Amino acid sequence: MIEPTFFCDELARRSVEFYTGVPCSFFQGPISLLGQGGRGRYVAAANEGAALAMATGAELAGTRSAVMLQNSGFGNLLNPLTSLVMTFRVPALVFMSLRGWPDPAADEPQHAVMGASQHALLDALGIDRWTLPPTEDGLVDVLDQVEHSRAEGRPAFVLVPKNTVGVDDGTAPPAAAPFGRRQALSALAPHLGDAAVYATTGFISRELYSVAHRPDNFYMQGSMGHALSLGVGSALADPMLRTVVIDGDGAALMHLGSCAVTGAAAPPNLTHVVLDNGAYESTGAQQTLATVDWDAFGRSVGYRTARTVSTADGLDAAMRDIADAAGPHLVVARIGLDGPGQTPPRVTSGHSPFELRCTFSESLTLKRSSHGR
Ligand SMILES: Cc1ncc(C[n+]2csc(CCOP(=O)(O)OP(=O)(O)O)c2C)c(N)n1
Repeated sequence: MIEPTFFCDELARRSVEFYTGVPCSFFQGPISLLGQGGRGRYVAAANEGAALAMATGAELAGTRSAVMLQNSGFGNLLNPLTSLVMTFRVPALVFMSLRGWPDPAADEPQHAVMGASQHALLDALGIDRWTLPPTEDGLVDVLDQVEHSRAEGRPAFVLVPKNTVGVDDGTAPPAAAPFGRRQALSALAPHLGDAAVYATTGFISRELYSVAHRPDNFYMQGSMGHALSLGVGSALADPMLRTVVIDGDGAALMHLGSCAVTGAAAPPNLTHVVLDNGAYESTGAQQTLATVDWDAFGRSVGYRTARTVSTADGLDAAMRDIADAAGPHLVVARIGLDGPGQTPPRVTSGHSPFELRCTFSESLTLKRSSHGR
C-alpha cells in the first residue's frame, strides 16, 4: 500500500503543485492530505471534464498539475481529453481509479461496463497508461516513465486499483450531526405520497432504500448529476405525474446547468430536493468547495419557489407549503455529515438494477393509465 504522505510528497518532489478532480474513495487519503495544505493545492471540480480543463489551464500557465478521478467519470473527461489535451498537445497526468476491475461482479453493477472496457477504451485512443502497483517503489517507477509522455506532450493515465493508495490521513472522522441524511430523508418520506422519486447515486439512494423503500423509487447507480434530468424527462412526459428528485450538492454541482433547463422547461409537477452537506459524503466526505445561495440561484433560473431549510421540522413545513402549488420547486436541506459507521446498505444487495427498473416502470405505467393517458 502506498501511504498518502508518500504519494503526495513524491508528486511534490516532481513539482506537481495543482491538483483537481472529483473524488473516488480510493483517493480519500491524498485528497484529505492535500486539503490540509503545504503540499500543493487541491480544487474540487464540478465534474471530471472541468477537472481536466482546470489542470490544462494550470499547465498552460506553467504549473504542473494532476487530476484524480473515478473511472465512472471517464465519460465526462473524454471530450476535453480528445479535443483539448490531445489536440493541443498539453501534458496531462491523470490518476484514475479502476472500479469494476479486475472482477466486475465484486463491485457495484454500474461499474461493470466501464471496468471491463476501460483498458481497451484508453488503447483505442492511443493513451499512454500504467497500472499503479501497490508499492512506493512502484509509484516512483511509474512516475519516472510518465516523464516521457510529458516530454512529448502526451497525456499519461495512471490506473489505480482498489487498495493501492492508503485512505488514512491521520485525521479524526467527524461526529454525526443531529440533522443529517437519515433525518432529512425520514422527514421527506411522508411527503412522497404517489410521486415518482429519483434519488441520486451514492449514500442518498442507499439511505432512501433503507428509510422508505417503495416501488416508485428509482435508485440511481452512477450517472452522477443526472437525477434531475431524469426527473424532468418523466415530469414533462406525464404532466400528471408528481415527480420528486432527491439530489446531493456534489451531484447537483456536477451538472448545475440542468437546473437552468429545469427552470426554463418549467414542469409544474416537479420538486427538486437537494441534501446539501457541503461534501461528497459517499466517497469519504471530501468538501464540495462551492457554496451556493440556493434560494437566489433557484429563483434566478426559473424555479417557481426556492427555499432552504436546516431542520427536519423546516423540511416538513417546506414540503407541506408546496404540496398543492405548481412547481418546479427547489427545496434545499442544509444537513450535517453522518459520521463513520453510518454506511447505509447497498440497494443492489437485494435487487438487480434491471429488476428495480422493471418494478419502477410498471408503477409509472399504472399511474399513467390512472391519469387517463
Ligand atoms: C461521474 C462520477 N464521478 C464520480 C463518482 C463517484 N461518486 C459516487 S457518489 C459521489 C459523491 C456524491 O456526492 P453528493 O451528491 O454531494 O452526495 P453525498 O455523497 O454527499 O450524499 C461520488 C463522487 C460517480 N459515481 N460518478
